[in-house]
Amino acid sequence: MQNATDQPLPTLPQRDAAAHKGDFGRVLVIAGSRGMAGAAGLSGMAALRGGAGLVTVASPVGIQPTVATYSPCYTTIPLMEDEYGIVDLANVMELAGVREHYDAWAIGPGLGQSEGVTELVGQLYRDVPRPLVLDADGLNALAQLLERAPQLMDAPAGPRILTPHPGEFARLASSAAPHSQEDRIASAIDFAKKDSSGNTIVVLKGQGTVVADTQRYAVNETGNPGMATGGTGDCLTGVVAAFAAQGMHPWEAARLAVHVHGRAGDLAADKLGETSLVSSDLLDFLSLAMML
Ligand code: NPW
Ligand code: AMP
Ligand code: MG
Repeated sequence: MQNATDQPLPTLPQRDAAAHKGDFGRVLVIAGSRGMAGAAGLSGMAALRGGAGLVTVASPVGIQPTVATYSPCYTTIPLMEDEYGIVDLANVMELAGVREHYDAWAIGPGLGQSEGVTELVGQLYRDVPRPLVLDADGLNALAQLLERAPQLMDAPAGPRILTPHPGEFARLASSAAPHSQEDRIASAIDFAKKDSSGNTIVVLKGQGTVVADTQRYAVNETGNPGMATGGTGDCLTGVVAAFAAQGMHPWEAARLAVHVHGRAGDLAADKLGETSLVSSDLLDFLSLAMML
């Protein structure tokens, strides 16, 4: 097992002078629900700040107009709901029908927990041929699915990047949250090994976020406790997807995203202080963080 912490950070390719938006990847973010529309907006905006050429945010139809008004920079798609507010799977699978269209997918921030969401996550986990980032309720759904069928994680159709905070990790692994950094590293690696194809990357968040696959791990050195505020993880989801959509290897996308996200938090804390930092500040400082 290789400790890659001291290896040079990956970099995004330089933009060709004649480049166009199609060169920088299309991201689909499936996020948000009534009461958590903000999570969808944060993830979508973070994907744009991360440099994705085109970002589409798919949210339940009831909140789609709200999500759309957060930013004129991304497009939105309504996900149909049934009378119980459960997202209609057929509608999302229609999107999956154009799954080759998106270079990276992200699912989960603010999506809520329901049988419909769980089923959707299961289908996408198995079938999406591109990098798929799972966060928040995407991970809660995966935890449910793994209880029923642990083999789901083995050899998915494309790279999978899981970004749990320790509480979500405990649900996924059906164990107590690991506390020492040694335990966090070992737990993240063990979890990545559930995919024998080596296509799964685990990003165990918190102070010293661990990025691990089956071969290597790295411990992140940026970030601060000012980031312990609602919505910062939703931003990370968008940045990881953006880097993967731009063609970075999923391991590198995760590692660089965690670094610049933490750096954005550090820049925001320098300017605004840790106490007042809010997640949307990260969006403002991501640009600077990516230039350093
Ligand atoms: P505690 O409280 O310490 O006992 P949840 P969430 C634990 C959306 N959001 N170390 C914690 O344990 C998200 O995207 C929407 C150790 C508690 O049990 C999700 O969809 C926003 N334990 C949804 O809300 C902005 C830790 O995990 C549990 C830990 C719920 O996400 C906010 C709490 O986690 C939010 O992002 C740590 N570092 N961190 C919006 N504007 O729309 C957490 N825990 O139950 O997964 O709830 O993370 O708030
Ligand atoms: P979430 O709990 O999903 O909103 O994610 C919180 C984000 O903030 C993750 O990227 C964490 O790594 C980061 N974060 C939270 N608390 C700290 C901390 N004390 N030091 C560094 N990063 C933190
Ligand atoms: Mg979160």
